[in-house]
Amino acid sequence: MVVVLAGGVGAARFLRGLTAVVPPEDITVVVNVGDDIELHGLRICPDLDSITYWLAGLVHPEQQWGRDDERFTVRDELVRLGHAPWFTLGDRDLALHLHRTAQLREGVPLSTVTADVAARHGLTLRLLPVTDDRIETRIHTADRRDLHFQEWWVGERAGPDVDRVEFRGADAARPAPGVVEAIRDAGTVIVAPSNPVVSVAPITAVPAVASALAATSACVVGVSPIVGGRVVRGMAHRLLPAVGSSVDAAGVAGWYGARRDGGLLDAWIVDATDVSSLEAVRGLGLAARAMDTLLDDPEVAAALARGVLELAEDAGRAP
Ligand code: FO1
Repeated sequence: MVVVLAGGVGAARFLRGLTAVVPPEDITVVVNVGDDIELHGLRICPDLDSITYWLAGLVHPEQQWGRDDERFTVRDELVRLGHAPWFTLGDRDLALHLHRTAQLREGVPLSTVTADVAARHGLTLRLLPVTDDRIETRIHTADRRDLHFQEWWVGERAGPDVDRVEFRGADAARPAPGVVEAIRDAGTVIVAPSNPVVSVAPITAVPAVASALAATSACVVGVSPIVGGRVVRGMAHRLLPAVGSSVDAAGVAGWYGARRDGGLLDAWIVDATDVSSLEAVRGLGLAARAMDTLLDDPEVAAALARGVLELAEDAGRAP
């Protein structure tokens, strides 16, 4: 069993490679829910939906979130009704939010709804929200506002400087059914090249998940989301300084920390352009390897997945 800790877009591209190398029925993806937001009374789960749409071949190819072949008739009518269209919800995407919200209102846990939606989209890997409870990532800005992550990222284009990031509800959040068991029984746990602060950290902020990750006999191997000192996508560079990490492959590895020191990782993959950081990463007590990690090409994604599993194998054998 391979378990992947995942956010949205970066993780989906990595998973496209992993499913070419590992049978999907042997993959469990534990997904961040801190991005989730309620709008128009609907529960929206961006990271779960990005991965579902990506793996179903339905994602909008440029945005890599939301649906391809989308229309915005509902959004246009909502504007007529006085709603600001700051968070774009297409007609097809809204169907999923209507369906999920109705199920949740009937008391169906998010993990159950997610499994059903994934199956209806033809996914065979297991997609699990990290928790069925609510976690909300809040951005506390330098100008003293407390914004929902989406308000900061989408509403204000990550403009305001960040003072601190809060995962509201994480302390009390219980792991969704199957999450702890999957981590405990895993051969390998992969930390996808997702945003370390707002995609991975909300997952490990769930206490029982952090304990399971610390205790698992699996090798925990991560892939750097920072290449050549820059983010591949998104806004991690705006958040890493706020949590005390430098914006580079070795800095993020140090921020995650080595499991032997109470951190998350046993091993770390950096991009080939960051081969010079290998010594620093190994100095953290991590097995390390430099590979091509730019995932636009499915072949590269598959080769990276193979490399991750090989490194896990080697690290697992290390004394
Ligand atoms: N990102 C944007 O930049 N603008 C949007 O209007 C937007 C809408 C949206 C709707 C549904 C959804 O699942 C994702 C959406 N996203 C949008 C992306 C979202 O902010 C990101 O996928 C994650 O939350 C951060 O990686």
